[in-house]
Amino acid sequence: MSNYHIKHLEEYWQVYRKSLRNPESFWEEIAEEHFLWRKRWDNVLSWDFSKPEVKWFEGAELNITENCIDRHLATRGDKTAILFEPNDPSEGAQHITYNELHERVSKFANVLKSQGIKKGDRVCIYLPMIPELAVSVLACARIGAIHSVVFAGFSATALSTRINDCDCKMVICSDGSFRGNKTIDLKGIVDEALKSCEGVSTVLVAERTKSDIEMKEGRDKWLQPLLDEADSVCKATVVKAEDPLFILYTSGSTGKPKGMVHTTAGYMVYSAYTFKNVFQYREADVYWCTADIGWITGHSYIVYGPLANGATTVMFEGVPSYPDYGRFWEIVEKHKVTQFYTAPTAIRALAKENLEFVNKYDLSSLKVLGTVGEPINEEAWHWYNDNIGKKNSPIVDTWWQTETGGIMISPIPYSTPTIPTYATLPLPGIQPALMDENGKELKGNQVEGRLCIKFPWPSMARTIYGNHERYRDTYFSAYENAYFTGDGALRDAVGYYRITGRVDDVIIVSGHNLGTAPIEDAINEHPAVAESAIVGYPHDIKGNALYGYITLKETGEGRNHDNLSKEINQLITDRIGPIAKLNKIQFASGLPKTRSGKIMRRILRKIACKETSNLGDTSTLLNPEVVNELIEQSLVVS
Ligand code: 7RM
Repeated sequence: MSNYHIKHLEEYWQVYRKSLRNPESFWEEIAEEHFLWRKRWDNVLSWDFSKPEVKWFEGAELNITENCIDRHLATRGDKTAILFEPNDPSEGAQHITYNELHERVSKFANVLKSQGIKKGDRVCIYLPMIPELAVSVLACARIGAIHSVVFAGFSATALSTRINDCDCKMVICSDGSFRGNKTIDLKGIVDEALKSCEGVSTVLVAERTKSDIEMKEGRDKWLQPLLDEADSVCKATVVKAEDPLFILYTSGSTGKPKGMVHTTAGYMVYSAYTFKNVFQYREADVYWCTADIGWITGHSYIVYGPLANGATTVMFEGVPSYPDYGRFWEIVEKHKVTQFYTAPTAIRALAKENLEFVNKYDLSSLKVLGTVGEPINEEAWHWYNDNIGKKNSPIVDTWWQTETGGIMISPIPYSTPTIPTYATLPLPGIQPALMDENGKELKGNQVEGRLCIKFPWPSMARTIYGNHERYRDTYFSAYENAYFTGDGALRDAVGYYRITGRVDDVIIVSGHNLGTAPIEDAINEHPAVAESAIVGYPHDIKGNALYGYITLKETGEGRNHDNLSKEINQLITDRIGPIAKLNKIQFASGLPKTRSGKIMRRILRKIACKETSNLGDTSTLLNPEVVNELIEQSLVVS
């Protein structure tokens, strides 16, 4: 039996049970056999959720880049580590081998040092999906500097808030970025942001678009000349197991974004372990996660997890619709991608388009399909399974969070039988619990409640940067001795988990707890519907009633809305029951989405409740223009 690589269901159960019986020796064995340590730990785990304080592998010393790069050189030096696929396909892909990655990271790390960056300093990285992004992340880790990657679609205000919150000394950016047929003036956004960031003394600028930009004397420096001069050897800085590796911001429902702090050893062990098992990664595979490194998915499953396993990881600069909607599938065919990991929002967008965009390409290399970020609705799941996987590639519906650092609940492909919309079973080492409103654990199967985790796992965030109290209040105060995820979930008759959405999305209608995901599933079954989102609004009799925002496919446009409403409510009645029927339906031109593709129900709820004077923070929206349209349309909804 191998703890590190699970290959069938029985083995999963054995490993899972072992991880429950003795979590410490379970993780210790994995840490010992699969990683490179400069010094061994004294203590595998100490924890106290009331403080909260969690420490893994205390006393150990290491450098994560030696695990992600150096140790592979002897056996995989000429293997592609990063396969860069540019926005414009005619530019051609770049294969960066482990040897080359080693040299590029070393040089970049020497540049950081020469610019005064030391262990523990915070460095903000604001780059598009170009190789410099992965290289700069690893260069920080090489010298023990803490990276704070800010997704390069965020505005100047969002950027400056994040730079100031953790006192970054340096910003790494590019002149501009390419997205489809657009060129974005990234450096201009940085200049704007830095007007309110006193602490930043250096800006390193990578050349990408060759746009005409301003360079502020004394502050801004072109990266390439510095790299050209830098030494190609950089001894890795040894750090302690619990030294911070990075900060990554995640927006809360209120207040300023939370800088989640991840530490080194536990994060490394867990991201590598889960990558290996959830994607069943094997040596010759070509793995592709379409997320941006600006999100946790990119940190754990484009950079650290794959590289720690010596994998080939694809980095895609562009968008799914450029040059046309076949781009993803063209890339899968061209590079013979074996594992493909994306978000439900991307799947729904592609499912709206002509199937010709899919069927033109040979997708037979695919072995595992993944999804993350939101509950995947049943229709999208089937489209993905039928048309991309040809019913031959298991879909891993992976549930996790920025805070958890790695995948928590997910099928293990070829072991765990999958069911659409179910994230299925906890990974080894993960102890989920469902709680009722009074904080009591719901034992047994066929229960629905709030999802908590009862025992520490190696990659959990250790604090919110500069605000440990907020960390405790947000995650450890709702339930005693448990981490509260903020999500609702149900456990079915066989113990499989289905995530029903954020708890703040749960709507109580006439005393019935309704999760948004199953209702949206029923609506999306209607052939004319592209996407939907359900919120609650106050109702005299029911307490709350349901308000549905629905966008139509092109084929549905121009159809009679009264008839559609009746058909949709009939579908809901058939699938769930009349209790879940919508009281109001708004046929919307679009839904507000975060830049990571999640529907922002908070705004939809305010519109439905006619509380539009204060919509809260909309700075992280991808399509802010849709909000005013929705408000106007809502005035005629009855
Ligand atoms: C990885 C990531 C976290 C929130 C989480 C959930 C939702 C993520 C799934 C999901 C249903 C999934 N980190 N979520 N994955 N819901 N099924 N497979 O997305 O910090 O950006 O978001 O996303 O609500 O709490 S995140």
